[in-house]
Amino acid sequence: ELRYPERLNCASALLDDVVAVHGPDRPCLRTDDGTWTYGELLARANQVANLLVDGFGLVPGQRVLLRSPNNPWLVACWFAVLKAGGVAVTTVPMLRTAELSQLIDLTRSTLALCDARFAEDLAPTGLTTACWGGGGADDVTVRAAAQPTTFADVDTAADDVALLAATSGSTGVPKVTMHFHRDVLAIADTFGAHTLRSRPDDVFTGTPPLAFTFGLGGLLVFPLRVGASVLLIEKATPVQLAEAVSRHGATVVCTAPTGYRAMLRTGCAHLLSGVRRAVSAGEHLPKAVWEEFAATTGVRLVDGIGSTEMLHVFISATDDEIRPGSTGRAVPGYVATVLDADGAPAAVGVPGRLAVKGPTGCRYLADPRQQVYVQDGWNVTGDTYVRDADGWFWYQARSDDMIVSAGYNIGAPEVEQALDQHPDVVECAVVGRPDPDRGQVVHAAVVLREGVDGDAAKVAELQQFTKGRIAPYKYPRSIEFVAELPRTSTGKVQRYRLREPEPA
Ligand code: 3SK
Repeated sequence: ELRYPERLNCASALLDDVVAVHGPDRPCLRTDDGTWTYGELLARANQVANLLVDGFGLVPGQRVLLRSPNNPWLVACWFAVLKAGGVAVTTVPMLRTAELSQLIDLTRSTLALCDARFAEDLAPTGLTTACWGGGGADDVTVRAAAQPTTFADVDTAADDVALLAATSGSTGVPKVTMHFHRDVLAIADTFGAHTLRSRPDDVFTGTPPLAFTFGLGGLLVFPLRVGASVLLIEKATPVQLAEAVSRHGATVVCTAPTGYRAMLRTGCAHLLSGVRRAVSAGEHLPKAVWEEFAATTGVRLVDGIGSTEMLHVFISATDDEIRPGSTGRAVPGYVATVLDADGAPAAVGVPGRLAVKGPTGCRYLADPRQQVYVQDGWNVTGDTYVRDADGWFWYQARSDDMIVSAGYNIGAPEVEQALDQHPDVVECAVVGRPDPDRGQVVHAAVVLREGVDGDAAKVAELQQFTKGRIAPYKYPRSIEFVAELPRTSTGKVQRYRLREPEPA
C-alpha cells in the first residue's frame, strides 16, 4: 500500500526534492533548442509562482487554465500553479473558443496561462490571460524574470485537488475529473515504478499532450519522480518522433498504437531498436502490430489501459511477462476484475465490464455520472474485457458510444452538434467505425436538405465546416449521405447499424 504524508505538495516532491537529492545540474527538459536543468526549471517555476501570487493575486484552490503544446514553459507554469496551491487545468491547443468557454465554465477557471501562439481562440472567452513567448513587457517570461527564484510552496494536503482533467462525455458534455496531490505521485509509484521501472538515466519522450493524462504521466511525472529527463516535442509525425528518439537517445517512448503502426509502415520503426520501453496506450493495441514491432525492432511494446478517471495506466505488463494480445495484469497497487450485468464477478473467459480499484480513482466534478463510473467501490471503465485463469485481461470492445480514434477520445454527440449547425444538414448520427490504422474513425451518416447534392465536394465542405467549430482531430473522416437515419419504433437512432458499413 502506498503511504504519503498528510501534508503533501506534489510539485515540491517532483521538483524541489529531486533537486535536493540529485543537485541542480541534472538535465531535465530537453528540446531540439536546448536543455533546461532541474535547477533552471525550479528557478523558473518559482519565479512564475511568485508572479501568480504577487501579480495576479492567485489564492490556493483557484483553478488556472493552461493552454500550450508540450514545451518547457508549459511545464514551468504547471509547476508554478501547483506550488502556489492552485489547481492546474491543462488543455490541448486544438480546442476552439466554444470548447474553451465550456471548460472554463465547468472548471470555474479564473485565470489562464497561455502560449502566445494559441491566444487567439482564448481571447473571446474573456478569461484573464497571461501569455508567454509573444514578447513585450507583459510577457510571462519577462515578468517572471523580475521575480525571486525561490518560493515557499503552499503546504497543501495530500488529498487537496491538484488538477482537473477533462474527458469527452458520450452525451457531448465533457466530464471533469479531479485528482489529488497524492494521485500524481501514485501513478509514478505504481505504473512508473513497477511496470516501466523508471531509472534516473532514462530519457523519456513521446507524443501525447501533457493535457492528456497519458502524456502528463509519461512525459512529466514519471521522469521527474526519479530525476530522469524528458525530450519535449511540440508536434511530431511518427517519422519525426522516431528520428527524435534516435537523435536524442531516448530510452522510454510513449505514443498510441497508431504511431507504432505508422512507424512500421514508413520503415522508421528500426530507429526505436535501442529503447528500453515503448509504451502503447490510448487505444487497443492489436496483436499483429505488437508482433510486427517486436520482429522489426526487438522491442516488446508495453501495452496498457488507463483512463482520465483513473489518471493513468492500471493494467499492463512488461518484459518477459508480456503476453501478446493481452493488455496485461493489474499494475501492482491496483485490483481489477470483470463484472457481469448484475455487478458480480464474471466467470473466467466470459466477457463483461472491466472494473478497477486502487490508489487513484474517479472523482467527477459535480457530475451525476459519478454513479455510473463508480459502482460498489469499483471504477467501471466502459470497456468490455475477458479475464483468463491467470489474471490476464483481454480487450474485447468499448462498452459505450465513445469513439477512440488514434488515441483521442471523441464524444459522438459533440461531432453531431457541430455538423448539425451546417445549413444543408437536416440530421446526422456519428459513430466510430473500425479502422486498421486509427483503431476507429469518426463516421457520420448525414441526411441532407432536399435538392442538395451529396457529392465529394459536399463531404469536403462538411469536414472543413466541422474543423472550424470543434478541435480538428474530431472531424468525421468518413461521411455517407443517407435518405433517413435508421431508427427504432420509439424513434431512437440505431447506432449499431451505422457502425459497420452496409453490405454492398
Ligand atoms: O485514456 C486513456 O486511454 C489513457 C491511457 C493511459 C493513460 C492515461 C489515459 C487517460
